[in-house]
Amino acid sequence: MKLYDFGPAASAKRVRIFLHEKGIQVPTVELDVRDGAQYKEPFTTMNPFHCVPFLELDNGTVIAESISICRYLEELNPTPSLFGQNSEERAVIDMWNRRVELDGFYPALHAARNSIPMFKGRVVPGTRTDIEQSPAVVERGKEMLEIFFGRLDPHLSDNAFIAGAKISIADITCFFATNMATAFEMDLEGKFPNTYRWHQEFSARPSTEA
Ligand SMILES: N[C@@H](CCC(=O)N[C@@H](CS)C(=O)NCC(=O)O)C(=O)O
Repeated sequence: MKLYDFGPAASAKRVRIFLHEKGIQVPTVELDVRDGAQYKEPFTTMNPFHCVPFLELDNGTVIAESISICRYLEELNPTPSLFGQNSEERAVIDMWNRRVELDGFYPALHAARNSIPMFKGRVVPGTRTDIEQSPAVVERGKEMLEIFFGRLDPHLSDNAFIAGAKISIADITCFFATNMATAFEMDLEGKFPNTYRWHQEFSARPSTEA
């Protein structure tokens, strides 16, 4: 098994944090996606989504989606569990992970892709395109992020972690949504104090250095 990774890439770091929290090690190959390595062979054929991370199994199967990679590794290494240990836990964690990803992380990601100069010509991940960066997408992403934190914040007044009392994959996803909010200079501490508390605590975990 081989994990194709790139240090600065948020999606790849999601998997590295997961591995650290689980105490698992996987042989890793660094692929510089800023330099276009994902468009060269054999990588372009291995992963038509042209993104990191992706996991190559010993039989040649490629899993190219961060959460799918984590789910696969969790099945091989069930404890400590980050996806839940029974039907209810698994459903609640999946619900939060999807909500965080769809309502927080992806709106923020598109806002970043449409505002940061480095992403000119690359507004769609894994795609070389002449689609222009759009200030309207940036604005909408920030608005969606505010709506998302408005829903998350009261929940975090009663819950230590995103999906309840225990750390889960949803915390790892939310770490990146809150990091981007911080990069957009959103006032988390003033407007969403429970989310700010959660982010401070999660940021102190050694896994976030992975
Ligand atoms: N949904 C995918 C997203 C992967 C993704 O967007 N990866 C980015 C780095 S954060 C990438 O490799 N981008 C390469 C590019 O846009 O050229 C996942 O979670 O694995």
